[in-house]
Amino acid sequence: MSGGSYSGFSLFKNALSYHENWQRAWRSPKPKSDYDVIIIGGGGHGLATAYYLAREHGITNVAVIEKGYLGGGNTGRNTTIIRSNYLWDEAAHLYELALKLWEGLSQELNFNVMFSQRGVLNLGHTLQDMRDIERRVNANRLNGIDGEVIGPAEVQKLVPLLDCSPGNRYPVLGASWQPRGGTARHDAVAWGYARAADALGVDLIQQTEVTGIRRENGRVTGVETNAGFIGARKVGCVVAGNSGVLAAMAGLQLPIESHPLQAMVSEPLRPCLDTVVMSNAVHGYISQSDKGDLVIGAGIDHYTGYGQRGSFHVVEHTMQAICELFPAFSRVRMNRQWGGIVDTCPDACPIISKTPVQGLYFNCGWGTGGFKATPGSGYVFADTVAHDRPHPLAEAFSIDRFYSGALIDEHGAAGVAH
Ligand code: FAD
Ligand code: PYC
Repeated sequence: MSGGSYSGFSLFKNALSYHENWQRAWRSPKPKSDYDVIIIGGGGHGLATAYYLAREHGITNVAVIEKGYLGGGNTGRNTTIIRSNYLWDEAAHLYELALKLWEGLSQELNFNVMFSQRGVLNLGHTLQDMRDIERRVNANRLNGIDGEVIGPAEVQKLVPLLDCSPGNRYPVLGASWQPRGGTARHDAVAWGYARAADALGVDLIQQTEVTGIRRENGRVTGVETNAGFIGARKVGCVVAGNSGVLAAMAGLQLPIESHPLQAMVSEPLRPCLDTVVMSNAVHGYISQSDKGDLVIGAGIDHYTGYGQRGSFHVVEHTMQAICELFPAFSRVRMNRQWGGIVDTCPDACPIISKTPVQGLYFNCGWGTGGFKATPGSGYVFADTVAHDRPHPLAEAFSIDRFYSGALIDEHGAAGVAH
């Protein structure tokens, strides 16, 4: 990957030199002794936060500290489904902000994130599914979000390989259809934000693990890392499945459980599926990547844990679901399977919040559905950190809701059961 522009000749020369002379897309700086803001976690959300801090708020004395490599967490492990068809106003507005940002992201970052608005279908298999779908689509339309309820004939037209026979165990009675939804290239999102943040002066520090959060008189003063202490006036934690661990370092407890979530891809096929199909009832979802692989996933593993792998019975269940929906795929060979650790909240909504420790902020709890939110999450979190008060769209997602009881139940829209 390169930040500069290359002629055909230099591309050829660099290929022969094993890319030795390629310009790096971002620096690899030594950490300074202190920063205005440290963001812990170099996934899409952390990198987007750092980028918007610099671009929207002029705060450039910022470091992103990542224990592995940029985008190596859930950002690089997810199935990249993007949509904004959430039920409640608070969530719908947040995910719709993200979708609007996705629509201009490649131009904004000058980096092709391969955002593809191929549309997302959520299938309904029972009368109750269809009632829930109608309720959600009506709510979406009242919020100015595109969506339609379509019947089985229209579903079949959009997805010829889907088995819509009326006699099926779970017959397809219809679907919600969000045409502006789709997919993006996950690594490109991390790389695009990383390159743009670096260009604005943000230090991206990889292979450095935060091991402690130092506080004095109720205020954060910096982070302990395996490379020593780094001071900071403000610290934002954006570590997905490790949020509970980081919170404990600051003496806090979050209402979060960490679970494995799996996905898998097949051998590449010729183009045969040009939308995203999700079904909560049979418990599977599928799309086809631009390389031709079928990208497939299902629900979380129900035990908690930090191992980035899943259990076999979930793989088996998922494949049963996909073969039931698409009998034609029953002979496709699978290539790879992997897991990520997702941080789930009791109401299937994120936490974007200040904390009782001054200068310490958390952005987490996106569970199985945070990739789609990446640009919006970074945008509102940067604003929250910069001004030390919640961005208007983040206000409802504060930790306070677990004390006040103002939960936002998005289990029905979460796409993947958890
Ligand atoms: P991450 O990308 O996980 O970044 C957090 C980073 O923090 C990691 O890189 C980690 O190494 C780092 N870190 C942790 N602890 C420390 C520490 N102590 N010090 C320094 N760094 C640390 N969402 C969708 O919207 N659509 C989907 O289709 C979808 N599919 C999914 C499929 C799977 C299999 C999985 C696992 C998730 C899926 N998700 C999906 C959810 C989505 O991936 C996440 O919500 C989102 O990527 C979270 O982004 P993030 O930047 O917060 O986390
Ligand atoms: O949130 O749409 C979603 C999703 C699909 C697969 C995993 N999460």
